[in-house]
Amino acid sequence: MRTRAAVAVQAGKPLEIMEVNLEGPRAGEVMVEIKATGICHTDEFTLSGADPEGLFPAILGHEGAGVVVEVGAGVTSVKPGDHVIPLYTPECRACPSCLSQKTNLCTAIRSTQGQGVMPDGTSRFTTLDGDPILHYMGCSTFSNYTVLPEIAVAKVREDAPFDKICYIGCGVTTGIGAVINTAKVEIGAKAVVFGLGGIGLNVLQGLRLAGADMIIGVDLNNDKKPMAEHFGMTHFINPKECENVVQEIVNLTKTPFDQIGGADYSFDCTGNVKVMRDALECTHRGWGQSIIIGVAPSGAVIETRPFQLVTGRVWKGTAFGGARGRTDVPKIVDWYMDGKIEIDPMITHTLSLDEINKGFDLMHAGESIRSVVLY
Ligand code: NAD
Ligand code: AHE
Ligand code: ZN
Repeated sequence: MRTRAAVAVQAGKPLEIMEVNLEGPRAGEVMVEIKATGICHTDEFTLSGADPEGLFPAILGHEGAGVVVEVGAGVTSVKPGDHVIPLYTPECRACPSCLSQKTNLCTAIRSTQGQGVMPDGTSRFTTLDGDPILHYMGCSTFSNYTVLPEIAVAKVREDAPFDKICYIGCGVTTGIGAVINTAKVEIGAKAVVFGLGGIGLNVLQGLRLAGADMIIGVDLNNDKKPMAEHFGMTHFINPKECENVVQEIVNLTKTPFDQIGGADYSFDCTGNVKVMRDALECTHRGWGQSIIIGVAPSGAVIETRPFQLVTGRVWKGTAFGGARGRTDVPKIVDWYMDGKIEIDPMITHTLSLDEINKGFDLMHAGESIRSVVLY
């Protein structure tokens, strides 16, 4: 069949909207009509050329929601008409990683996913001239129709609006999951969130859900403050307006009893390795945990004095918030539908597919939280 897609033809170039060919699902695969897709900073990261795994031409997008239209041989867990959220972190429930119960990082199809192809090593997308176009993160939600492995879709309830729940496909789950699954934040904790964008705001609402007492937000952009307060931030620091952000956080978290100071938990939602260092070093001696969520460019490395770790601080990372997609994503959709979490205010812009490059411009200008493309 033919479908409309925004194709990343080359790193650093705007996406090109075009008709492409899409082959139907093979065994173990499903075809999904994408109804809405968010634009995540990671799409921008790959399009910019900073992603060591970035391949072109490809159809980017990994934060979608839609309806199953066709299933390949052997597919049993979903059927045409089911509402689904594509999963860039699949859940096969059979690989050593899934069976370990120690990680959400299913390894069943990770290598082919990184090569931009389906598990059988081929792409379902071609140009109208017949040249292959690669998949991205196993999702390619910047195409109106896409094909995914069965293990890479989460079936969700049918009354949930696509234009909001698409965000659960990455940002919402990543932010809230980092707090609940990765850090396991407890009631009364003091936490710091670096970067108050599409991920950071969800960390904030995760912290509020977990019952954190002090929630410090750090961002270079003062315009991020009102929305961050709405999602639970209690204190704000702009690093450009203070001498030393680490010292500022240490001072803020001191009490008459505890003059050491430091956050119980910190979260990097910027992808900047210097910020990651600050995020570690502002945590409390003896037990502070710093969670890296941000994705850093090719070649970037983190550094700190080993003494920071010797004295009990812990550096951790999280992908997709530690969530097991097919199990956890339907529950997060329920949380949204039950009013336990909020999504609507974070979707600051809705666009047509033709306007998708505007979504990247808004992100660069710091004007959007999430832009969502509606098909
Ligand atoms: P975003 O662009 O919406 O937000 C980034 C925020 O960080 C902005 O508000 C910006 O002003 C702020 N910022 C930038 N540099 C800063 C600095 N030096 N100090 C303080 N604040 C700074 O991006 P997003 O969608 O929230 O994504 C954030 C990061 O998370 C990206 O690197 C993205 O690739 C990554 N990410 C990771 C996962 C994962 O599973 N680990 C999932 C989604 C996104
Ligand atoms: N390809 C990059 C890394 C990109 C990355 O870390 N992706 C996150 C999800 S970001 C979603 O917005 C992730 O899930 N990582 C785990 C994985 O297996 O990719 C690189 O540096 O090579
Ligand atoms: Zn993402």
